[in-house]
This record gives sequence, structure tokens and C-alpha cells, in this order.
Amino acid sequence: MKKVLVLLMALIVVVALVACNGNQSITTTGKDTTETTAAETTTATETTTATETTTAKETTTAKETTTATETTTATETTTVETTTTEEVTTTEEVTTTEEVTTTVEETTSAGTEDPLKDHIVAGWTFDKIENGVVKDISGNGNDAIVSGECFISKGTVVLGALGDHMLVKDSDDLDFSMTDSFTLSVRAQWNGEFPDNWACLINRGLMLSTKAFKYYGVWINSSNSIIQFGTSNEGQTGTANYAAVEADVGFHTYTIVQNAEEGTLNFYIDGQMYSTTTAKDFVTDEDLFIGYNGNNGDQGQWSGSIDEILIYDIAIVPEA
Ligand SMILES: [Ca+2]
Ligand SMILES: [Ca+2]
Repeated sequence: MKKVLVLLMALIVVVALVACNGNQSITTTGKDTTETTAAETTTATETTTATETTTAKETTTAKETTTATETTTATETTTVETTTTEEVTTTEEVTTTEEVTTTVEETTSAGTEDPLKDHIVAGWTFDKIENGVVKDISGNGNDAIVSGECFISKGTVVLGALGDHMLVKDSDDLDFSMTDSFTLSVRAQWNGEFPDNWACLINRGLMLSTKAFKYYGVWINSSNSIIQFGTSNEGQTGTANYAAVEADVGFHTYTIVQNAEEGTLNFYIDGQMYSTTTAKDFVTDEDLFIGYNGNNGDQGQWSGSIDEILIYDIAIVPEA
């Protein structure tokens, strides 16, 4: 029995050993599975890395494009600013030139006026319109009241639209008898147009509606463009015109001179005498009109510029 027991124990040991070997082979199989899983994981990681690289490249390209666009915009802005700067410089140069011209004109006018200034009874230089009037430079208060669309440009008053004119109210300063000497000087430019009928540069005393004929003035005949000096006839009961020369569009000085001692009334353009008649009585209640007839039917609208009007209480023969 002891032998049988020993044999049985030995058999159990052998069986146990065999069982142990079987467990070892299962463990080996488990190792193989783990290794396979690890390899798959590595592959997955590589794929992820490749995807990230692509994304990074796209971002870089997008940034470069943006940068290029900004550079282009910056260049355009610089060009615009440069052009603007050049335009401003040109404008400043023009302004400077105009200022110089104005200064020269003012100096010339002042120099011409000085010797006879005390004899000016009414005068207007048309440098500005203030509160609806052009101031009388004589100090006598004979201001010219402005109507219509008259405006000042380069030291002249510009007229042209129907109704553009100036009015100086009747004043003793403007009344001259047959025994008074006086001078009326007008520097003006006609622009070649007749807005309605004869163009009236200046009229003192003619009023057809009231048959007032103690007058003198300057017109341009609209049928032939001849400059006409107008005054009353010898009986001072009607009109008389003295043709001078065909008008052009330049600036000219029109002068009417009454010399009481000589008993003459003479008409000049730029110092050249075109006609003469006898001295007359110009004491009247009429207003002085500049740039139109007054209420004489037709407007007699003047179209052009007037630079200066001076009235002296002495006879001054104009310089040629
Ligand atoms: Ca009067
Ligand atoms: Ca002027």
C-alpha cells in the first residue's frame, strides 16, 4: 500500500508539473498581444503628426498673403498723400501771386489820388461791399447803394445780371452849375454784352419819366457798339449824344470835364479828347446811377467791371 501511495504522489507531482508548463505557454501568448497593440499605437501617432504639419503650413501661407496685402495698401496710401501735398503747394503759390497783384494795384491807386485828393467830392474804388454799400472815399458820405447780384473781384465791382447797379442819392456835392468846374472819371471794362439795350456805365440827371434832362453820362450804343457821351441839348430840354469810338473789352478811363472858365464840356477816353460842347447846368434833384439808366424804360444794364469812379470839383485834363 505504501508503494501505491508513493506512486500516486509521484503521479500527482508529474501532473502538477505538466499543468505548470501549460500556464507558461498562455502567458507567452499574452505578451504577443501587448506588443501588437503597441505597434498600432505608434502608427496612429505618426498620422496625427502629419496632419498637424499640414495645418501649420496652411496657416503660414495665409499669414504671408495677409502681409502682402497690407504692404500694397500701405503703398497706395502713401501715393495719395503725396498727391495731396503737391496740390496744396500749388494752391499756396497761386494765393501768393494774387496778393502781390492786389498790393501793386492799391499802391498805384493811392499814388494817383494823392495830389488832388482834397478836391474829390465823391469817389468809389470798389474794393469791397460793406452792409450793402460801397463807401465814398471822399468822407462826404455819398455811399453807393448796391442792388442785384453785383460782387467785388480784384478791386472791381462786377455787374451783368439785369438789375445789377448802384445808386448814389442826390447830394449837393454832385450838383454843378454852369459856372462850376468839375471832373468825372470812370475806369471800367465792358465785357461785350448788351443784356437789354444801350449799356449805361453812369448817368447823373437823365430821367425820361419826369423829363429831367440836366444830365451827363456814358453809354454804349447796342446797335453799333459805339461809345456815346450823353448830355442835355443846348436848351436842356432833351438829349444829345456824342459818338466817340467803337468799344472793346479792355479797361478804359472815361472822363467828362467841365471847365467853367473856358465854358466847355469835354469828353475823353484814356486821355484822348473825342468831342466838346458848351458848359451846362447840372443842378438837379436826381440820383446818380452806376451800371444802369435809372427808371428810364430800359434798364440800360451794364455788363462788365468797374474799377474806380472819382468826381472832383475842379477841371482836370486827363493824361493821355
Ligand atoms: Ca441836388
Ligand atoms: Ca478799384
